[in-house]
Amino acid sequence: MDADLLIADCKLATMVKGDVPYGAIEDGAVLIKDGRIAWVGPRADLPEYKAEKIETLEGRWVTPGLIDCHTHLVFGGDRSGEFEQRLEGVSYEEIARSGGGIVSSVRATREDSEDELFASAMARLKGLKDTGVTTVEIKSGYGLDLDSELKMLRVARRIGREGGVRVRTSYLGLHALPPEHKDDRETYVTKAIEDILPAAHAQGLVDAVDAYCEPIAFSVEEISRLFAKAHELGLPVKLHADQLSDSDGAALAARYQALSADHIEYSNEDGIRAMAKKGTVGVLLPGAFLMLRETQVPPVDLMRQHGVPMAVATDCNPGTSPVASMTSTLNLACVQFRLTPEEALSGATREGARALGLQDELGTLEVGKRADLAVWNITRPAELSYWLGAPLLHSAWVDGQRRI
Ligand code: DI6
Ligand code: FE
Repeated sequence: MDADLLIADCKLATMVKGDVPYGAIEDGAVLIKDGRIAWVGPRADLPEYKAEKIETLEGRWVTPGLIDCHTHLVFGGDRSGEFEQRLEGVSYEEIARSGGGIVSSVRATREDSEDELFASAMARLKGLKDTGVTTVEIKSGYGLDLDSELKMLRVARRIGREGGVRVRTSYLGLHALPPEHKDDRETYVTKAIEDILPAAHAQGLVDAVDAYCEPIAFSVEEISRLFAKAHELGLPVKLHADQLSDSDGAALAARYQALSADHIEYSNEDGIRAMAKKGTVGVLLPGAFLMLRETQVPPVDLMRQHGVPMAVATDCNPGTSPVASMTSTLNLACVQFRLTPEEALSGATREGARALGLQDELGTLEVGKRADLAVWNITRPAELSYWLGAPLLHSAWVDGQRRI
């Protein structure tokens, strides 16, 4: 077998579902050809090969590159002042209703140039990359007018070209009402659906469509119209669902075969059942849960019972989740939501890929998949969920190219 690269002397957490925890192979090897995994298995079974390069890892653990399937990485401004307000007892909803919150990030994002937005997002991206992330989803939603939404999405695409990670974009036009439409939501909702989304899609800037379903944001009816348009354009949908209240978001997401329903702290059992039926992934965002000091834990047991795949993501955003570490997020998912370390790591690999519709390309170490790998200085995979803030990464590879 001809290969560009042989990775050897390593332990593999393939994350292939089966009887072996983490799909682990204790003494493994990986052959990489044209950016994809050409062979993977126990070193003892390695076929005859010719490799351009050999990388020996001195017994280190290799996992699929981590996938952060829900972020708002691109934004302008700073909202640490709101953090201080919240510590004094003002609630997130109160801040939003009094003109702060998302709308304050909208003001700052509109003011920033594309270069400024790119530079600040790249600084945050470093935290994700240093914790093993090789694929990141980035949402719009702090522009909320045609030019500013397109600007955000172009910056996200540029991060995909220049940032050393794979990027998927989501159009999040129904995130908040922009200040100029404060008193006429209908005009804005129609514009987001009929003008901004089609324009962004026509420019190749959109991989999926997202919305924020919440009494302080948008209703099931408004979002249904958006999702119908997304389907008309051939785009999959995702949803910020049931984060602060049971808004029937899980059922709405399932009704439109959403790739994922995210947050889902308050989702009801019918919603979880509907998600299971449609294969909608539940994306857990423990950073937002922590920062808002939430007490309602997402229905993890129901998801296990009904077989809803669970992903884990940072939700990196300036309001509710200023989190730029994927491994710390795994820890929070275990400590706060009682995921097992294996479930948490699956959530950042196999199920994170599914939440982006990329399960055939990414998320496990299997023949044919992209050679996106993270190499770790750990003795057991559970360490990835155990440490808070420790530097565990040895190297990261995207399409078989070393990026860190
Ligand atoms: N994701 C979001 O989009 C909102 N909450 C969340 O978890 C609001 C983010 C913000 O306040 O900027
Ligand atoms: Fe979010």
